[in-house]
Amino acid sequence: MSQPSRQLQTQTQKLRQQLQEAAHAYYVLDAPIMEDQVYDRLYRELQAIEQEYPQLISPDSPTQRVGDKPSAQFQSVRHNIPLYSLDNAFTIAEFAKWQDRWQNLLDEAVQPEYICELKIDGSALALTYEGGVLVRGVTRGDGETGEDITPNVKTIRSIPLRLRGEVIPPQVEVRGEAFLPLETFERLNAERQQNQEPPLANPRNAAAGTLRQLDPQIVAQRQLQFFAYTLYLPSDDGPSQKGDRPFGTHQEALQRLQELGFQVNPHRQVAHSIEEIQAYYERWEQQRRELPYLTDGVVVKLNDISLQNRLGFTQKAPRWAIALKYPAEEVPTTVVSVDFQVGRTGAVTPVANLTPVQLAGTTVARASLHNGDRLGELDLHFGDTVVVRKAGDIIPEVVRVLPKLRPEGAQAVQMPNHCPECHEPLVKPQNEAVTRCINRSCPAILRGALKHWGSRGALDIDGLGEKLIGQLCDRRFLTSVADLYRLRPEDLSHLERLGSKSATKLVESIQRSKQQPWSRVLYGLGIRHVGAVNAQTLVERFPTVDALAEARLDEIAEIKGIGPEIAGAICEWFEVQANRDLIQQLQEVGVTLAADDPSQEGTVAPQPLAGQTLVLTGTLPNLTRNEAKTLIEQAGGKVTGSVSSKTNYVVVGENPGSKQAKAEKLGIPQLSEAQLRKLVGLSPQA
Ligand code: 1X8
Repeated sequence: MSQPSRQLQTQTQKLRQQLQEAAHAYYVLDAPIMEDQVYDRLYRELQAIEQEYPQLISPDSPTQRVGDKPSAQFQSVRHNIPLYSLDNAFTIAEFAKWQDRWQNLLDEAVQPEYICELKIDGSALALTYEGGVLVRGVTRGDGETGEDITPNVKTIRSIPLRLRGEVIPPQVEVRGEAFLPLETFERLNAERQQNQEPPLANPRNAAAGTLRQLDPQIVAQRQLQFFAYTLYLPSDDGPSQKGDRPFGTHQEALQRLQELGFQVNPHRQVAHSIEEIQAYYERWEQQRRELPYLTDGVVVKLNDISLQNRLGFTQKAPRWAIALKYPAEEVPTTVVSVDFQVGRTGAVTPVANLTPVQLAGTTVARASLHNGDRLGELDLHFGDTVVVRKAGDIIPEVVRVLPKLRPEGAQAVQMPNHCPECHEPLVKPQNEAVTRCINRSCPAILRGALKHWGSRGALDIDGLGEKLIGQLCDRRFLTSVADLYRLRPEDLSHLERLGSKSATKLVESIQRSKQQPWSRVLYGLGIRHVGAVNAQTLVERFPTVDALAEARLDEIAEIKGIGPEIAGAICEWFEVQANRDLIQQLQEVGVTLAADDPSQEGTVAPQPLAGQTLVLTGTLPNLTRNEAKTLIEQAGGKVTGSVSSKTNYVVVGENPGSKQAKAEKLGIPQLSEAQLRKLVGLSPQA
């Protein structure tokens, strides 16, 4: 048996302490200090350590306790049949293992008939009816013992106080999930904000917290709902008694629940193979985003009740059911360190380096902290546990800090006063969130400027990557974008991992870029607010660099779509001597600084997407999101963030989000990148 390190022993102890504190706060004080997700993660971490090093298990470990103590304020009630949670699978492969497991437990081969249901992200309840009347509602608690919250349960309108129908079994237990619809959750939080109360973290916690409110009046206001999913009739040895219709399958039980007056989730489906289960799982991964409540997976059960009874339960879960969960879209992790990145505009962005975690299907090790203001709001400290989320579809961000888990003596993360690259003082205007380096010869700004210059929407220089730019700047081959045009293949030959053939090719593509039109050069200069679309507009009015450099602010500002802010940025740019010098040098090396054919200026390029609205989803094979947006805008189209009936096309890349599902639902035509390129008059290949 291997020995745990000292560090692991300390970590184990700390995990235990954190879990105990959280459980006490939750169960005894009724004032949770930790999100369920975080608790689960820490619990599993501890379990994993103890499994590997059994010598670390102590009798007081939270893993050694069957259940934690319920609050003294509600009466404890023992469940007649334990209200277990389900075992989880996170992939179809894990599901297949579970299938093998239950099949191996039986002595004969059984063709599975499954029933798939949505897993509702709420709070489980057990309801007892006697003579058809609701007499008791109990929370899950630890699975063996829950809390009697009958007065609260009675406020849930989708729970019948009296069962419907002619034939009512004398004693019935119904189980299901109480939940807070998303709309109600949002309304509640808006109200709380108005009353300056702290917001509820998520609908699941809100539902659980609501059910344990001491005042049923408050519970009633929260408008919880309930989906029933289990029906127990009194007899232990058979489902039928005293005239009640028997049921042999779970599907029939759900039907019976509906007849008795319960709301049963309509999106259930019988399946006979792993392929069918996978299809259901994948379909709902997208479609669940359009549901008015949260789901965190699907539940798959054996449909045959006698088979369920034969398989029974393990120590903590039924053997005949499994939760097939979706990857979390918000997960906790810890901040290891923070980098401060300086972009081409000089803006300093704090970026957290994280202990890597799985998030929505990818491993995340870095997350944006946006800017100094955001950093201050978060009150981030080194070593903090934070919750990260995918922002938009791509870049992860830190959404909140969990200060209760902060290591003792942790230092606050602060924006630096000096540029991490050139060590000059940084500036932060009072009314702006962004901290900037304003040193025009800061190497980080130069690298950013070069990267932007070579990007697809600008001079489009193939092979001019970030690494290469870094090496060339370090060796002083590049001190401005104009230096690119003075590079010779032999200058590149002693760089790492660049053969003479690639060196020649790169120099060729740099030289070729001189032919790019003036509008792209203007965009490539990286003047604030001058994106690809504005550059195009400006070039139509100012066909040469000299015309633009000499233009007065009001002449620029009066152009439709430009305005004083952009005009101001342009004038400021040309006032700087270093920038005028750069233009001079670009002229010398032969970069295009005037429109080809002045007579063509003012004739607007054909606009195949004029008046059309497009939505982007997923990762495109060649174009970045910005490039696709620019392409669409140059063709007269508009890009919006969400699909509606007004959307004309949805451009779909790899791993599309819910937008594709929505497009399908609304019957909106979908385009691939190649189809988009064709539509705007480009060759379909990049
Ligand atoms: C929990 C849940 C179940 C179902 C839906 N949502 C849940 N959260 C279902 O069976 N449709 S079953 C369950 C449990 O047994 N712990």
